[in-house]
Formats: sequence, C-alpha cells, structure tokens
Amino acid sequence: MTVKLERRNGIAVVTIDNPPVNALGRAVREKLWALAGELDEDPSVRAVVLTGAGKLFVGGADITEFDRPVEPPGLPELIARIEAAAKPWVGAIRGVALGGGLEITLGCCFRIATADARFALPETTLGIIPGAGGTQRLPRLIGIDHAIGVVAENLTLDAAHAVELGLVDRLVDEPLVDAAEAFVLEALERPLPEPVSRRPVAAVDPARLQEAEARIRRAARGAAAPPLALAALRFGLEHGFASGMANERAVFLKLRASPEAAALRYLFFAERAALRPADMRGITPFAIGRVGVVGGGTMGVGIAAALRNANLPVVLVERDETSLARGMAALAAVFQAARKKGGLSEAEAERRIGAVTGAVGYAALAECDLVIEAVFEDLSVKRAVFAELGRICRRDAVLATNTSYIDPRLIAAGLPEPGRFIGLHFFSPAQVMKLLEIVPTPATRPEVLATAFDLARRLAKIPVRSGICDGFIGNRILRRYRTEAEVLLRDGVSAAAIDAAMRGFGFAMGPFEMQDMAGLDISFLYREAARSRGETVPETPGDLLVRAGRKGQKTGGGWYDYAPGDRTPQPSAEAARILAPMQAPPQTLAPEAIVERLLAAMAAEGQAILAEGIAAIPTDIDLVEVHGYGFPRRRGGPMFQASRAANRTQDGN
Ligand code: 3H9
Repeated sequence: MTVKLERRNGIAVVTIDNPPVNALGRAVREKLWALAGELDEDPSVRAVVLTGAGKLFVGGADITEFDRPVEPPGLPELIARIEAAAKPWVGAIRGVALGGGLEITLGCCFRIATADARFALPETTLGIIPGAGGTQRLPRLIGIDHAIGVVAENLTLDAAHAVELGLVDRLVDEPLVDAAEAFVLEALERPLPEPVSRRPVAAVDPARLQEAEARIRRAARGAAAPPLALAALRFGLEHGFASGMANERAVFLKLRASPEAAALRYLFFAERAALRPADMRGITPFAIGRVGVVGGGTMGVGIAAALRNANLPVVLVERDETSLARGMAALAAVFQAARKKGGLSEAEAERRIGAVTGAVGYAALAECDLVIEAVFEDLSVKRAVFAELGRICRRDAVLATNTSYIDPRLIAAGLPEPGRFIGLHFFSPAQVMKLLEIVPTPATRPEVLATAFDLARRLAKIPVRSGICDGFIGNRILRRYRTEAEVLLRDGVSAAAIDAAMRGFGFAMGPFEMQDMAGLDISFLYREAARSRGETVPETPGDLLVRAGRKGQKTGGGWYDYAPGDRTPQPSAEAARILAPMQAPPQTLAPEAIVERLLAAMAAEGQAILAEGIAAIPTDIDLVEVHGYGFPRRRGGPMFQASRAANRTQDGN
C-alpha cells in the first residue's frame, strides 16, 4: 500500500505510506494522480488532506529512480493537477518535508504543520535543482530573499519560522489528521486563497540578487547546481511562472543526467550503507555512557569535543597538571570558538565544557565504558598507556587507540582481553572531520566492532572499516598520491602547476600546498626512522627541502615561500635551486593530464587495498577520501572516477 485513502465528515484523508521515507516514487505518483481525479468527481468530498504515514511527511522524490528515464506521471504535472483540483487540498505535515515533499505541499491550497516539522529543498546537495516547481512557487509564497536561502543554499526552515514566513498557515498539535479536519472545516467557511502559482511576486532588487549570486558561487566551490538553482529562480521572476517552470524542468533534467549528480547520489547511498554494514546486523553493541580520552593534545581535545557534541560525558586524562591545564583550556577554546561563530549559546558552551572531568593519572578512567588513547605516535608510549588501562579499566570496557600508522596488534600485545581492543582513527580536527576509520584486530570481538559503528552514528561520523596495513586506507592512498605528485615534479612539472590542476579539479589545496601547511618534517622523520632500521628508502625531493630547513609554512617556506603572517604560497627560487638536482628540465603538462595521472595513482592504490582485503568495497575507499582527505564531494571519489573512466573507455570501443 503506497497511498491510503480514508473518508471522514466530507473530507478525504490521503496518506502517503511508502517506507522508509514516503518518497514520491512512480507508484505513489500514479496513485495520487488517480486519486486527484477520483476525488474531484466524488460529490461527498469537500476537501482533501494530504499527509504522510509515520514520523515524517515526505523525504522527496525517489532518488533511486534518477538513474532511469522519468516515468510518468511526472511530479510537476501531479502538483499542477493538485493545484488545479476542484476541491482544496491541505498539506498536513509532521517531521520533514524535503525536496519534492515540500514542492507537493506548495501545490496545496493550505499547509498546516506540527511543531517538529522541517522544510528544505536539499536538491543542490544531490547535484540537481528542485524540479517540481520549488524554484517557482516558493518565492511566490515566502518572498525572494528567504526562497533563495532554501532553494540555493540548503537552508532548513523549522515549523515556527515556516509559520512566520507564511509557508505554513497554522501550527497544530497531534493528532495531526484531527487538527487538519478542524482546520479544513473552518477554512471552507471563507473564500479560498489564490493558488501559489498565480500569486504575484515582489520586484527584485538586482543588487541583492548579485550579492546572493556571488555568495552562492563562492560557497559552491565549483559545484554546478547551487548557482543554477538561483538562476532558475531568477528566470521565473523575469519571465513568469509558466516559462519559469519549463526552464526549471529543463535544467533539472540536464543536471539529473550529469556526472556531478551521479557522484553525489552515489555518495548519498554509500554514506547510508556505511552506517549499517550488513555483517553487523543483529549484533548488539555495548552501551556507552562515559568515555575516557587519554592525551590532551590536538587529537585528544578534538575527540573529547566530538564526544561532548554528542552529549557523552568525558574524562580527559593527562600525565601532569600543566599538560592537563593546557588540554582543558584548548577544549574550552573549541566550544568558545563555536559560540563565537553562532553555533552554540553561551549556556550550551558552558554545559559542554562542564561535563568534562580533567584528571592526572588513570584512576579516573575506572568507570568509563570506552577509553580512547590519543597520545604520542610511538609504540612504546602507547603500550605503556594500554598496560595501565588493562590494569585500571573495567573488564568489559572497550579500549581504543587513535593511532594513524602503528599496527594495532602491536599496541594491543599483552593486553588482558584483547577482544575488547580496537583502532578508532579520527581525523583532525576530530570535532569537525566526518571520517572515522575503524580498525579491528583479528582478536576484536564482533560486539566491540558493532560498538565502534554505533559510536560513529552517535558522533554523526561516517565509519569505514579498515584492515591493518601501514597507514590504513587513507594515509596509504595519500602517500601514493604524494609520491605520484613527486614523480611529476621530478619529470619537470612545477609544483605550482600540479597544485593548480588539483585545485581546478576541486581540492581546496594541491598536494604541495597541503604538505607546506601540515609540515614536511613528520613524513621525513618516518622515512629517516625506516632508514635507521636499515630499510631502503630512496631520497625524495621533500627530504632535500627538510634537510635545508624548509619544513613548510611554519619555517617560512617548504615547496613555496611564505611572507611572515601570510599563508599565500609564493614561488620559491631557493626551493627551485635545492630541488634542481632531482628535476628534469621544465615541461608543461595540461591540467587534465596532471589530474588524470594523480587520480589513476590513487585508484591503483585503492585497487591494491581492495585486493588485499584492507577495504571491503570501493565505496569505502571513496568515503575515506571524501570525508577525511578533502577529495571533492562532487567528484565522488577516486574509485568512482576510475569506474567512470573505465566505462568511458568501454563506450569508446
Ligand atoms: C527531489 O525531491 C527532486 C524534486 O525536486 C523533483 C523531482 C521531479 N529516495 O537517511 P536515512 C533511503 S530530490 C529514495 O538513513 P533518516 C535511504 O537511502 C530528493 N530513498 O534516514 C535509506 O535507505 P536504506 C530531495 C531515500 O531517518 C533510508 O531511506 N530529498 C530517500 O536518518 C533511510 O534514510 C532529499 O535529498 C529518497 N529521497 O533520514 C532528502 N531518502 O535504509 C534525502 C532516504 O536502504 N533524505 N532514502 O539505507 C534524507 O535527507 C533523509 O533520508 C531523511 C530521513 C531526513 C528523509
């Protein structure tokens, strides 16, 4: 049953019942289309209430249909049919009305909502624009300024705001259908309002539109959909509703078939699948109440902040009072920064800081359900921590390491109950970055693994399971990416050309700019350590720079020069001189060729990672890159890009 019909007191109640999110798939549209005709003809029906079954109204068009041609009836036609119905339709909304879900309510004569209702047009996050009248009806209902935010900037309106803007006619309590019935009976006593499509729209201030356009372009960072959503809205204002609808539809259909939209849809489903891995079904995670964090450096503080943002009480442990005070101050600064940005109230910032207990020594961790170690990246230091944790923590507590390189099996060696040990690799800043690499050892118990996934869900992170190898999934691909960039550099392509090509592709920074920001010395020290163990590690261009004291921005120069207090990379004659012995004569390579080389290297490493069973599926690799390493979301990830390139080659043959 996709749509249910109930008649009460001359009112038809039409309920979309299409779990999980009442998406407006073909079967729903067909049924609604048929009902619109049937109810128009039914003399016993005076009005129609349109609502959703369960805790939400409608999550939008059915995204799974977007890889196929449009199947009639189309949503724009259906909404026009509802708007033109002989009886008034009332949208009765609880929970979310998103995308097509909001658009269908705009074809209704009235909208009522419960206090938990939320309205948004998230189409641009899927690489498309609203395609069923959202860019045309919304400005006619709530005004251009607010409509721009919703249509092109993914602004969500809560119920109170929606009432204020005139999107919702009345805020009601549950039971929703009873409230809708009462509302309709009252509304039928008065003349009906003009359909939204026929309402006038206020004149546009060109300066404000221009301002919005610049803002939207900046935020889109090369993504096509947001500026096109604004352009579609603007087109309708200038050419009228009918032309506006035709234009909106054409742009929607073109974008729906674009590689960018395909990439964003791919990630949409990959992210949801990552939260619920098939082999974790039926395994009950441990309950996590209090969490301990060992180490008050950048990582430990970020992890503690992420835990507090998810409302988990935290014990932060440091080795001495001075380090603890520094860690606690850094943690307080994270919440104060969020407050200053407007994300938190003063009281909420205080509450988050207040639920962190700082402690010197491990005794305070005795009652924690989970302890995450985030100390210096050194095997003997970490083993010493776990020796203490093994002694002090409850036998059923989960013990996790945040190592990014060290084999977790070595860290766990000697731990009583190794089954409760796991790697949880957060990314810096941990309160911001969405990726959580989960690294079980062969001894890790399934419940502990399930607990890690559950924690990721609570922290609103994207969890990806990684097998054990040097650098796990993400750092291993990063190393290959950097190595390939250095190969190009040795071949005579300039660092500036390589960086510009990768920025053009959508990365915020190129590989050399990124190294300058993070510092070249850490990977240098790793290579030096390997050399001192007798391993053969050839000298790299980066080694030459570090040996000359050029460790990146922090030393005023690395691959580039930096003026004091300025992070803008400037070409460096000194770096060129240092690197010259390792570089072929200068050569120019097209940006596309540079991008192709670097992406191919990442995908090749990804293939090796899959072949070794370090990652289970290609989407896991793409999620790691997008959520942990700044791979442009609109490009899907290196494996997605490689599969598209392979398809293109096949098509070409
Ligand atoms: C649109 O409307 C275009 C129109 O303008 C024009 C058309 C002509 N379709 O997120 P969850 C699945 S574009 C198909 O975990 P939550 C999802 O994959 C659309 N499937 O739940 C998952 O499946 P599984 C604009 C969908 O409670 C399951 O539902 N709308 C859709 O945390 C549960 O999802 C959007 O962009 C869909 N539209 O959150 C909204 N949505 O169980 C997209 C979800 O197999 N959706 N699924 O893994 C959301 O934001 C959230 O799903 C929502 C529920 C807030 C609704």
